[in-house]
Parts: sequence; C-alpha cells; structure tokens
Amino acid sequence: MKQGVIIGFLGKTQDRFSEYQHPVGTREKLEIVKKIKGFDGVEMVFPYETGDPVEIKKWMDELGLQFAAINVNIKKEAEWVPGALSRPVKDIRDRAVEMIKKGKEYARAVGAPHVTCCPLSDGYDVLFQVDYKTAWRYMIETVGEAADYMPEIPLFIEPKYSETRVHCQLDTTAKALLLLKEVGNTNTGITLDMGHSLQSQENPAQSLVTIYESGYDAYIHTNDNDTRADWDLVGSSRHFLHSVELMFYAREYNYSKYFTTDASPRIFEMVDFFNRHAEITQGVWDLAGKLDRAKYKKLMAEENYNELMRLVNKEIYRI
Ligand SMILES: [Mn+2]
Repeated sequence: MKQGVIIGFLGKTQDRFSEYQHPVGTREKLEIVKKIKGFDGVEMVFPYETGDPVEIKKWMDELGLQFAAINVNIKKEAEWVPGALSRPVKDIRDRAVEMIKKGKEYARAVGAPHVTCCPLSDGYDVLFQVDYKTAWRYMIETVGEAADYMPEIPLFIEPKYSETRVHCQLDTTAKALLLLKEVGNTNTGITLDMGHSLQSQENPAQSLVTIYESGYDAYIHTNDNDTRADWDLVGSSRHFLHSVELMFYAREYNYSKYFTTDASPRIFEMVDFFNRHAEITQGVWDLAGKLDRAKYKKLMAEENYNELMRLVNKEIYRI
C-alpha cells in the first residue's frame, strides 16, 4: 500500500478561532513529507501550492516523491465563496470549469495520475436560498464539461455533507455517484474521504463497494472524526473497526492508488502526528490482509452473524 498527504496540512492552517502551525512554502512542505515514515505521496492544491511545473517536478524527483493527485480548489476565490459549479451566473460557473481544466493540464505536466475536486462551497445555508433544480442541472453540466476535457487525466469528485456550506450539494457518496451517472463519463471517480463518509452517516467500506459496483473508480482520503463535524483527526482514532472494514474491501477490489491523508495536526506536533497516522493506517491495512476473506464471505453468505462477531472480537480486536 502507498501513503501520501495533502501537503496543505504541512503549513499554517486556521479555523474560525485559531491559527495552527507555521506558514511554509511548497519546497519545505515536500521536505516535511520526507520526514514522515511511510509517506512518499503528495496531493498538491492547484493553483495555490503548485507553482512552475518544471521546478515542482524537479523537486519531487530530487526528493523521491510521487504525485497522488492534484487537488483543484474552486472555493477560495472571492467569487466562489458562495458556490462555483452550481451557481446561476454562467461566467462564474465557466471560470470554475476553466480552473478544473487548468488543473488537469497541470496534472499532465507534472505526471500526476488524476485531479480531485471537492466542490465544498456549492450548496446552501438556509431553505429557499437556491433553486435546487437549476443547481443540480448546472452541476451535471459543469462536471460533465470538466470531465470531458483531457480524458487521460480523470476527474474525481469528493462529496461532503457540510462545510463550507451548511448543506453541500453533493452531501453523500450516493449523491456524488448519481451525479457521475448523470454525467455519464467513465473517466471519473469518487474521492472517498473517510471522515466525510462518516459525517454523512455512511459506513465508508459500504460506500467504497457502492462506488466500484456502480462502475466508477475510487480514491481514498484517510482521517477520522466524531461523525458530527469533519474534524480531520488522525486515522483510526475513533473508528478503528470502520477502518479495518474499509481496508478489507479496499483489498477486495485491489485498491492500488495512494491512501492520502486529509488529517490536520492542529495542536499536535506535526511530523509525529503524521507518523502516528502512517503507522496506524499501515497497521490496519496489514491486519485486514491477515483476515481469511474467503472465510468471512462464506459466513456472510451463511448469515452466521454470531460467528462473524466472534471472529471480529478474536481476530480484529484481539480480545
Ligand atoms: Mn478529503
């Protein structure tokens, strides 16, 4: 298995109340990735961290790092704070699509396998705020246009229930999948963020299976939370068994992309925070690999729930 990190978390972050860590340039962020045991993957935010593709590629090669993905940010610019892809003003939507297209060009220039986009600002805060009909139709149209462009660089869409809008447009894995079905371009996929999935009251493993069984590709972001908010906690710190189940099914589908952490150190010392994340994620992957999947699947087919629970106690919790 391969692990990487969204390098935005290796610099200064902030929430409504506080600022955390220190501002750091892209080169220094890449050097920090090198210090994390088990990480060599990088997800870089376009266009805010990416810079000159030739120089970035040189740094990546020099440090022996690989691109996990390019993350296209379409929420930061002032005009996109209230939404981007689903907005009624065509120029605003067009510029958001253009940004995704430019992100694909960048991905190709640096050799990144795909782009991922989380349209966080598309959605609404109160009722009677947006026209659900046009919002949905524009979403299909804009994602479709971005997906069609440069098909060799697939577009992954990341759903999330809440934040930055109180209710995001793509609020579940199922909603994002429905969007992709409407778009009808198979060079697309879902970025399954473990924490987002939990906040949407899903079981991430079941969501992963649903993505694959619907004929789409999946890319996994690892982290954890309390299911009420997207706290970006260190992996498996609250949902250990969910992590094992996710890895069980990731192995079932021969998942070979990066497991990219979308966890935020906040008050924790940064490098050690990610070391703990890397070791638990690797450990859970290894543990899932030791389970006799044929035995588990047979017991499921036989509906032998008590024996399955006994196995979980013995082989996963080890009590
Ligand atoms: Mn994520």
